[in-house]
Amino acid sequence: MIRAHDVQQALSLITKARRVLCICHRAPDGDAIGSLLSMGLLLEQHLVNVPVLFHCIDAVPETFRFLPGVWRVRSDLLPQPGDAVIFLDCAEPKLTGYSEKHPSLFRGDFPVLLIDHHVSNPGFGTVNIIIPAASSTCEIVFQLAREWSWSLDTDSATCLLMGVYTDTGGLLHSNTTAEVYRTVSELMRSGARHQLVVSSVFRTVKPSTLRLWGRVLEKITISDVGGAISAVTEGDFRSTGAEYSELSGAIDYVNAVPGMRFSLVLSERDGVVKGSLRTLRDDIDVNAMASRLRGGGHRRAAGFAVPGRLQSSVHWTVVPSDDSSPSVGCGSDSSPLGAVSLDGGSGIGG
Ligand SMILES: [Mn+2]
Repeated sequence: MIRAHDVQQALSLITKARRVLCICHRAPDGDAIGSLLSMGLLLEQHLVNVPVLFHCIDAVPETFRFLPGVWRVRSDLLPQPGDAVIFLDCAEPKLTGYSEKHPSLFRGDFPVLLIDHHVSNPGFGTVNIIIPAASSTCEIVFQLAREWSWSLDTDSATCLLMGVYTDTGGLLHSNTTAEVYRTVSELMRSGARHQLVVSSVFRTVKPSTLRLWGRVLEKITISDVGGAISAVTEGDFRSTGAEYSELSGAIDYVNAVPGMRFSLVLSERDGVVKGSLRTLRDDIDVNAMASRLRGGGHRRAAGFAVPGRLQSSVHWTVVPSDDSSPSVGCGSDSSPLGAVSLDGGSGIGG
């Protein structure tokens, strides 16, 4: 729920502006792009004669390039007197990527409307609408539009659906509340292109990504301490033609092995070993595990990076048969992570 006072203040802040600059965070995800575009498009439809500019310091990822209005997103920015600024999904000034080049945006020179759902947001705007209970910034933009009695068209509804969908992992994460379903229902009623969003985000994977995930899946081992563990080397990235970023998402499959205490995907990149940790259990704190390697994150999802490389180890053992006649058997520990212990506190690689 947005406070009535904020609803009014936010509206008067933007209606007084000569131009409105909408800005989302760097390395934009679906919620950043979705909230940026939907807010900008809604402003244009409902505030006639006020130019609206769309800004993100980084390029819009391929996945989101089908969204309406995406061609208008620019990285360069030139604030002018009379401008109002709307920050979307930006948990702190640094994450916009503009804090060094344009400090004036963050020190009160311009009226700023801040819309976000990150609990850590310090509220660096003039009007701060921060709702940690919201699944996504797009859900808040949707609520704000409703409070202002602004109707949604197919384009803005599609952009909003993108943010709600990606931030809830396709309505699967624990932030998928009844309110989320209600929002999605309204968005679809407004004409949101549901199948386009689903197919582009959840049903489109590059061949190189699939090959890389194949490496991850075939190398899953189950550790003595109940961890599903896999690893990819520099060689795996090279031979699959995948970029480092294409690894994200693979951990969800590793984490799906039943009965595990945690899952771990290690990857080797430019002399650094990165680790992603996940757990489905309440009694496991992967943040604590990651912090032993100077990483961190959340209880259920965390990561770390250690300078070094990955080494696989295979043990061959001669196992005498029952009648003691000499024969060669093999006990293979094909785990590439023989030296990894994340249970007893010894850390990775000892
Ligand atoms: Mn978000």
